[in-house]
Amino acid sequence: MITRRHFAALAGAAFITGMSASAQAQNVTLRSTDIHPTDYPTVEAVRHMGKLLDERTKGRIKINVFHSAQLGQEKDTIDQTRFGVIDMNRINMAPFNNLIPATNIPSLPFIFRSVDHMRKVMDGAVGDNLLKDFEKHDLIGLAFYDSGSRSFYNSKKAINTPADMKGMKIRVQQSDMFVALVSALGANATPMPFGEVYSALQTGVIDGAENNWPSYESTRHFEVSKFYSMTEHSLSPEVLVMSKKSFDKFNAADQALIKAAAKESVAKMRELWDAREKASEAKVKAGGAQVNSIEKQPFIDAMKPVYDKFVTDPKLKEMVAAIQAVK
Ligand code: GTR
Repeated sequence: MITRRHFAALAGAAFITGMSASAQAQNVTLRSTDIHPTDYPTVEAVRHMGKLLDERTKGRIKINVFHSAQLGQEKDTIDQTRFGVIDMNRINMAPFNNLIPATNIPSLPFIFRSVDHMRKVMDGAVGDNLLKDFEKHDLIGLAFYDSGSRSFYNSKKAINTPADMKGMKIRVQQSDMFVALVSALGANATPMPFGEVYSALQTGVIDGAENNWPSYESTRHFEVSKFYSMTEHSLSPEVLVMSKKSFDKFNAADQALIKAAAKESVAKMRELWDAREKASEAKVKAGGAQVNSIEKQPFIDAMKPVYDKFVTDPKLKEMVAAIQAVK
């Protein structure tokens, strides 16, 4: 949904893009979108990238991060980025799942053994190939950011086994893979934009959702959904993409600077992320969240139908094998 506030921000953005298109040497401010609040690690990391670019181009290229979903909810911003109305987008992999089949793979339940494993995979050949896949969709894949591990939370009771989830209404991201994941656990999946989850929890439209510590905390979902059960079922990474239309306006040297600054922002993101995860966990616990750990094996066993449905062609099978082979 495009509100009046979004429209005003977009109209301003299009004007700046028009100016930058005509004069390469002039100063350019790239507009980047993020649904998270101003102090969130993803927002800070893109700002850090902007600072590097600003320094390295002596102020010719800057980035302005429109945080807190000022430019819209994630799924709605994809097309705007493809068309060049938004220059850059920090977004989770899940909203791309239906558009780019390979993005399902790193979002798959229990595909990574640990955060270290995920970082190695996304930093290596699997990650590089996946970044290239965005180009067919008018986007330049710049970098992957961490998103920790996602766990289920709800307002009813602690989840210990898949049977505890039977019949629960669980919000998922707008991705068929996440719908299948939740359905395989016997719950009812309700795809919904992130910004609508708090009131849906509050009014009982849904019983729960799933996310990492920082999102559970920053959205204050813990106030209306206090049982957080550590299933850690998905490490679906974040991705930073740029509109190909915007990217193509730069010469090769500037394009290389943009790509390098994005890659360098990953280390900054990880540093901020690790600190924020701990701080958020402490904050939600102090705020009344009831946290329980679970035995993962029954959840892992329940995921076979998800793999059968989404790891279909040879390319995707190879990708899964390549991820598993990374030590
Ligand atoms: C967060 C992620 C967002 C978005 C959100 C959601 O962890 O950073 O990009 O995917 O979850 O659940 O919609």
